[in-house]
Amino acid sequence: MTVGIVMGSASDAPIMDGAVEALRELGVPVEVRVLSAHRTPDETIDYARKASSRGLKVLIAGAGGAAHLAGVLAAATGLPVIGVPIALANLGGLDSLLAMVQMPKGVPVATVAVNGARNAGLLAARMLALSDDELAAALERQREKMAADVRAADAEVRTRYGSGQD
Ligand code: RP5
Repeated sequence: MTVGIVMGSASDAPIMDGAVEALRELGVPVEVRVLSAHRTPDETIDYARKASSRGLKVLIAGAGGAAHLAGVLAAATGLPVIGVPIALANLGGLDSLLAMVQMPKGVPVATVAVNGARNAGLLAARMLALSDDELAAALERQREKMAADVRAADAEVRTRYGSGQD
């Protein structure tokens, strides 16, 4: 397994599926766990401490509310940690974002957008691609397809609104 995808509760899974899908599309092996910084602190720290020696290269952590999971993992491993703030019902995700993004200096967490799990997966893939040419090529093909999709949408909209061609 190369990327550890961790969430604070099974209720985070529908959002964190975005990271799983992004990495699986690119053929990157993942393992998925529920570990809570508050409810299972010992297991969370233990997971972070062993992650590198178990062969993991990047950790992705999603949590909502008092979202300390990514920060606690980053405190206990030297691996890159990407945080996904998850929106809960009451405060719309701003609470999760601020809890995750405001790390003290020396303990970095790369926080993506609220509910931005797909981008967390893609960012992890970009990190791994620095030493994996095949993965870098797969990411480039994906970027080219995304650009082609936008060009096709532009052509369709220009036709629909009579905006002509260049
Ligand atoms: C956080 O509390 C979890 O990451 C989740 O986003 C939130 C709610 O958890 P549950 O009460 O649904 O288990 O720790």
